[in-house]
Amino acid sequence: MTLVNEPAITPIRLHDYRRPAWTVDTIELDVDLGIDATDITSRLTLRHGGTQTTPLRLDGEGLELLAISLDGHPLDPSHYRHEDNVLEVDGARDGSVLETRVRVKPAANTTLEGLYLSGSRETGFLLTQCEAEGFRHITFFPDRPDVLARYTVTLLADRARFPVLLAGGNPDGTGELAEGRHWARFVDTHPKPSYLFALVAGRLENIQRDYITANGRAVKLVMWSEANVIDRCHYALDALERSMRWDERTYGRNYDLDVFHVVATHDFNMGAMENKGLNIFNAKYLLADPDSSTDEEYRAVEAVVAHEYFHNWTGNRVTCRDWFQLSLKEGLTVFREQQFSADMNSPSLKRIEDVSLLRRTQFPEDAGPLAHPVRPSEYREINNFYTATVYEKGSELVRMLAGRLGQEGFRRGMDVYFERHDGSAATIEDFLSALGDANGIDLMPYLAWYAQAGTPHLHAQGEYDAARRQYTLTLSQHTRATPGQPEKVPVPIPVKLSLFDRDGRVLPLHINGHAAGTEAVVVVDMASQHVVFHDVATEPVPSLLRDFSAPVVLEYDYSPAELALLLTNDADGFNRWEAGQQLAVLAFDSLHGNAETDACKAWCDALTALFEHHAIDDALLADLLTPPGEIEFADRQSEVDPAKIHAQRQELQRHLAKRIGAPALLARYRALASHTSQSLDAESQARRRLKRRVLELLALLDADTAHALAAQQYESAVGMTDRLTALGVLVRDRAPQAAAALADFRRRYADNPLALDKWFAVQAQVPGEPALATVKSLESDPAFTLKNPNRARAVLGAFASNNPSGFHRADGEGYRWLTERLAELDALNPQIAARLATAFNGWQRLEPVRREVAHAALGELAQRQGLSRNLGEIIGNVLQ
Ligand code: 0A1
Ligand code: ZN
Repeated sequence: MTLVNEPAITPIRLHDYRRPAWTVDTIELDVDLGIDATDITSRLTLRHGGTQTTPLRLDGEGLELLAISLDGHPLDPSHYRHEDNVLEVDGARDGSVLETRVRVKPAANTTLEGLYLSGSRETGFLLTQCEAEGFRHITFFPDRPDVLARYTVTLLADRARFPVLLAGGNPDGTGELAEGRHWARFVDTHPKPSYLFALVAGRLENIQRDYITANGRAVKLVMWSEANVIDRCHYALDALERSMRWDERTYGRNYDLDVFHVVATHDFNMGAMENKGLNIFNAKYLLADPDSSTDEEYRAVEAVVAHEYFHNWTGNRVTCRDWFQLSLKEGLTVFREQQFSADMNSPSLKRIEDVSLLRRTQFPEDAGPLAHPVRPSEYREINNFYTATVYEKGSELVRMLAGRLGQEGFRRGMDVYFERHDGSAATIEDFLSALGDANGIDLMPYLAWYAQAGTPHLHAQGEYDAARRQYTLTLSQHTRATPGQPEKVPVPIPVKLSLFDRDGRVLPLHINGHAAGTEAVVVVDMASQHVVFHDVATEPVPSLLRDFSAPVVLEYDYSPAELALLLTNDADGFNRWEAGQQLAVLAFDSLHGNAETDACKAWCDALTALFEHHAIDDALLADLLTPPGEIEFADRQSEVDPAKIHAQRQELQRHLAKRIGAPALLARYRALASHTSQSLDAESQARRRLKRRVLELLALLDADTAHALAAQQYESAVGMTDRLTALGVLVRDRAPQAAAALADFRRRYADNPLALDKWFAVQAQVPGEPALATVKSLESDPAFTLKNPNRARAVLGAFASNNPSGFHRADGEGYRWLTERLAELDALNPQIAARLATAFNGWQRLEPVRREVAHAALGELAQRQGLSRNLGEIIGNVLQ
């Protein structure tokens, strides 16, 4: 059924993969740059693979063909056909050189894919974005990741307008031309797929540093940005150096060109891009300074810089055979970044952050109409598959494999993977074979994880036989049907576990007659199986799935007292937090009016004890004091009423605040606020995190005091973390001091788009029905625009995806507002429109009134003429 008013688009299927008939050995590009028109001359040396006589077919979209010749002879129009985004050429042989000249229009390109303009016509700069299929918007080419070519790129431009000319690879000369023009050439010695091509041209400043790799290569690290923000690139440059050292130490991987350029732009569809030798970053993930960046943002900069750098080996040197294998590079690179960030910061806090993200973004995706396997089997628009499933769940799969092999075994496996596949395009099977072969283990059973959508539910039940001192755990798994996959098979689920006695002491484990220390990993690979523990002195409390050893939903019928015991005694920070989250869920479910239930009391008592105890890290305490978010609570319900969930979660937190008590909260706030250091060290960050949580809890009890403190904190804040926290408390509560703080913030950051995004987002997230009016008023702010993805996300995304009680109005006005904006945005930037449309995921599980109005709004959008393939696919799938 075609629900979207679009011609049906045939999906691309993994099973249909064929090796390319034609590949390209070398490509020479001459790019004559202009804001309105850029001319690109390309010379391809062609290689004909195999014996088939398939005609030469190249991808090309939105290109004006100016000239074409084969082996030095201009081609007669009867020898080529240019239609439907394909150029078909007759007469090419193995070794032929095809030359084309095309024209593109950068300033008119609002999609931010291919070659486009960032900033204004007068002062902005030109740049490219080619992943996944942007190169075909620049020149004719077999635009698929399994065609690896050597690139020589010459940029030509007016020197005054484009003083800086950059492309991937090593510099290979510069020179002057007539009429104030100049040129610069770059040669990339490593064969690469077209999606890793990049160029940048304009007025940019840089900071740089010399770096010597572990294997002795001298490299220039250069960060580029527009002049007014270049001072904010230092933290990223430090993070880059840390990442490079870490990859040398941890994986023995060295950088492999003489220069490494990184460029910041405010106009970018995603976080950043790992183009070979020329990474391009959304400024949000590169610029950082204490006045405009929060602690979380500093950590995000470090993580994204590392992620893009790590791609140089996992993605660039070894790339993907086709886009179905996207997680081969993304899941693996996310995993490597998570390891790095854990090493640089606190491992348990990082794990908490990553698991929260997975539950907030990937679990709902896996549970709804957009569910797809980590390696999808078909797609219509590849840009819609840069998802939490491919990235975050993909990383969890690598984590399971790494856990299975152990640290040394995983390193051995990665060495074999690089050895076998360096300079080529690989598959998930190649990855599993390399890891397995290096360790003499068959890892192919893990392919089921890659092929099957949906989050497995792991049901656990324990039985204690006091007479035989035996404890039997029965573990069974079940994965619900997902669209197109009614039947599921069992997958190997590693369950890391410990047992505790009723006094909170960890017990020694004896499994199958063997002593197993105090922690063991049991792999559940059948629908159901038993594990028997011997010599167990008392009925134990199991601590299951420690460190979140598999991306599953654990179902174990813990009593509140058992969870409180784990929350208090588990030595592992992550599992302690996890027990607290589960206890908060029990407390949430049991709330009825003001009556304190057992679960609520257990949660509040255990947390109050930890709060008073002082022996726990401030950041971990802040996380323990935070119940699961509204989206996680919604994910567990079948008839979702977001307003009710919001109110109930507030109520739950009020119980906690009451139990701790206003005087204790106030005293702790004052103690934390007496430290004014703006340092980024772990302790100072932890204090700010706890201070925020304490202030938020206090606001639930004694709003006047909390608001006065917040206003004061806003006034005296020297860094963005404290300033934004204070603003958030005032705005969320609609406190009398909110208007003045908002006006001050607006004025203060008028020229700082990243800070201004926070001003938009904090207002778009004000809970409850009035949010829509706020959002509408934000639209009339002169700084609002749909053309800038960060700004669109700060308003549309913050409202629709991060403000459930605001967006899901029972009258459907939130839905209608969003669908109007999406239609408008789709005409400018289909990738962003499609991404923001995923806010509708889960509408089928809304309570009936909201479900009906959401359905109507979506149906109306689906019927519109001319929706992009991107938005059309998401809306079509969501409506299924
Ligand atoms: N490979 C990048 C993500 C990325 C994907 C697509 C883009 O443009 C549509 C841009 C960036 C990463 O994982 O960082
Ligand atoms: Zn990536």
